[in-house]
Amino acid sequence: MKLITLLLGFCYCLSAQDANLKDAVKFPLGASVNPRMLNENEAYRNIAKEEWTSLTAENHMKMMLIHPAADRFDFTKGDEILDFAKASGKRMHGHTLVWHNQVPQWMKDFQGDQKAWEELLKNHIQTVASHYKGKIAGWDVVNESFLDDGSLRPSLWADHIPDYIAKSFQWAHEADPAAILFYNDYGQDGKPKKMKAILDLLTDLKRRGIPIHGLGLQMHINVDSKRNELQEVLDKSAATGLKIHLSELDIAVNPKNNPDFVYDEKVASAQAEQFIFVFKSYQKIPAAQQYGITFWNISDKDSWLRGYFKRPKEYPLLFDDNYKRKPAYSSLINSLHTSN
Ligand code: 9MR
Repeated sequence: MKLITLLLGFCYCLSAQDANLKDAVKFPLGASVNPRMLNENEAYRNIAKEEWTSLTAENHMKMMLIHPAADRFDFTKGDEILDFAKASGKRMHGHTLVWHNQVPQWMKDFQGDQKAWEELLKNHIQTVASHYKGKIAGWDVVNESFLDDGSLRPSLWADHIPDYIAKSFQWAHEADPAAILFYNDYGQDGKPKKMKAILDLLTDLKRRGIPIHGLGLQMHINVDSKRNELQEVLDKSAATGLKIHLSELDIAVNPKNNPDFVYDEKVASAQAEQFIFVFKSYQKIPAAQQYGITFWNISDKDSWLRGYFKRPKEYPLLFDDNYKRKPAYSSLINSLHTSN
């Protein structure tokens, strides 16, 4: 009997080497992508095509790139990603209509009264959402509105448009009534005031009948992120009844940017355990609320963490610098099978 179990286990492990993570989960699984990489890099493109069932544009649907001048929208690159997604049968998630960051210079220079600011933002949201109407499953309507202390983040939008979050959701809904509309933010674990501010916002929007359907938890976490804190965030998020998207998952292994950092087996396996924890916890959310898990970038080599923080020794994803599956990939599949 023991021998049979061992043999079955062995065969299973062999087949797990070829198995796809997307087939081991019942929810959409995705990554954020960059159109230049999709064009230029075959290994990147293959992963984008084969491994995921959902895609998000890393940058090309943000204000700065999609609305470069007051009277000009540029959908070229966003459309390229959408076409790639559609051609390979994937869901497309929209990111992001309203953000304090990656705002074009002309918006920063804009002068006007409240009404003029509202017209600007409404026109932005509705032109973009209408362009992608029926082609995009959901939108991160508003991104990162709160500071860690739970206060509203000062921004062009907060400074000029009272109640800009609710208005943005309404405008997005008018333009694409079928789109699933998300509020998206990062770093709620261990930041109870930020988490509370987000939950209060959701309660308030729902109470007022504002169309909001989902909460995006970015999940830029690290290998030492405390599981009880992550679990609390997931529990409280699920309790809202909204769809939950782990929208930008990566697990940093060298968060302090140690120049002598070595990505050894021990760290890699701790990281794999953290991935397993995140996936298993997500599976416990009611199926109807599982909008999906999206990784932020494709391979370690393309991770924003390397460029943005000038942190060359960072390895936060499931694919290595050579676009090969890391051991965490099959550990994750095995753990998900054993939990079924
Ligand atoms: O990955 C994006 C990176 O290429 C940009 O330089 C950066 C600009 O701030 O934005 C990154 O994506 C962010 C996402 O849009 C919102 N959440 C945080 C992500 C990482 O910064």
